[in-house]
Amino acid sequence: MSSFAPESKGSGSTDSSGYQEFDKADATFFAGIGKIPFKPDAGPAETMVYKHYNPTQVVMGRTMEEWLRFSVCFWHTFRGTGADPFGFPTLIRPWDDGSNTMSNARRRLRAGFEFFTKLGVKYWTFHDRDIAPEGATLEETNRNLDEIADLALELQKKTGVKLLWATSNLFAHPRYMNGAGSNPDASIFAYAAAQVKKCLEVAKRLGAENFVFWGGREGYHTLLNTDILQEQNHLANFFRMASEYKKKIGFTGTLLIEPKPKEPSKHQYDYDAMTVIAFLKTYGLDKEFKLNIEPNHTTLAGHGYEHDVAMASAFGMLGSVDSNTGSPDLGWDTDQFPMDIKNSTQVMRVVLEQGGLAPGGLNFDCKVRRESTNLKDMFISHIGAMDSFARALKCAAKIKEEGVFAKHVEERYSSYRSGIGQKIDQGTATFEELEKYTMENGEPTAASGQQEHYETMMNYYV
Ligand code: XLS
Ligand code: NI
Ligand code: NI
Repeated sequence: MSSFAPESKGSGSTDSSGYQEFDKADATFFAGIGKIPFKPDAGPAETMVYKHYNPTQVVMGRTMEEWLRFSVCFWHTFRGTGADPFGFPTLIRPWDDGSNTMSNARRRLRAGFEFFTKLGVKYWTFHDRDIAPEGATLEETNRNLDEIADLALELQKKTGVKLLWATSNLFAHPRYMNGAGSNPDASIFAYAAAQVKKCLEVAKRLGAENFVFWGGREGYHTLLNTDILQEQNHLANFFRMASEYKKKIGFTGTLLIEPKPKEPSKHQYDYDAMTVIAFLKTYGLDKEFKLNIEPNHTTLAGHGYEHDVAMASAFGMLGSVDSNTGSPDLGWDTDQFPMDIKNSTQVMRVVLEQGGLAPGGLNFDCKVRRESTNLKDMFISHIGAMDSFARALKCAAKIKEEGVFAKHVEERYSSYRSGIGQKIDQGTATFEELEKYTMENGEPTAASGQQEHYETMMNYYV
């Protein structure tokens, strides 16, 4: 997410009667919208139907639903208001009075589960503070969270929608302005630890399949006031304690770190996939954590869209994907819905190659534009993105089944399959041997990388 504006609408304190109709357990939030159907022959302007996503359709031995594991995020879709640094909220939801009350929290959650069900996604994700209001004390906050978690559990059971992951919001409250696990003040570190402890317990109760850490404030704004080594040592200790506590309470979800180079901090320690992998290996935590990759963060780090997905997967560390996109012409995390088939095909190629994402999934950490003000836009955005990924899955499966790319790439590296190349590959060659080989064989012939050939092949499939 790029802007987090939890409470920016309405007068802010009490429930007003206009919202009461939504308080009933059987209230309908999206009247006039039914379950989104699969309609492959729909025309271009029919955007409230799936043209490609058919959950039960089998692709390479698994259903689309199993491969794609779509998830809706609660923060953008049910807490986003469209407010930005220059403008007031635009996304007015009829059930949301803008207050920080428990009744408003319950209405939002009920609306959420109706939305997930009508959309036909099997997973959702949240931050602790998205779903339940922060109280005056940690005890009160925890009580609020427990109460809302009870309702979440009830709604999960009723609808069959499951929790892909939970996370602690360690960035919005003013106490965290200088960081959480990397805060220069130990008492704030302790507060953050207490918050994550509680959230892990709630995640376990709700059967979360993963737990995410995204460190928007774990970084610095100036090196002049920052001891970067101490901060990263502390952050590593924070992660170690989280992993220990997870085991202690018997929570079996995968712990995931979500890299992002900057925003809101000038520099974030979890810069990109390789930085996080190196961090985890440096501190001996690489067996305890995997990565949740968000392509919009990858492009902010100056890499191509699919770069971190591919990097994390290559090292066996790809746990889940926050499936969004940025605007390459803008320099921030715009959290747009992924609509580009070529980009999503690149991601699905990696997912197929590693045999799936489970227990991770494709979580839509995306928000509708502040100008997309219809309730229907909430649906259309997700449907469009799900269809992009369904098409991408089909394209990626065809690429894999036909094996043309694989054959070309295999051929490109074939010199490593025998002789001196094999010794290099297996790590048994020496510099002396390689000098001798070169003296005997003379100047090698450089082969074409054929980039345009590969790009043209890609266009054939997409
Ligand atoms: C922010 C991140 C955030 C995480 C969850 O840019 O994407 O939304 O996914 O805290
Ligand atoms: Ni993000
Ligand atoms: Ni994210």
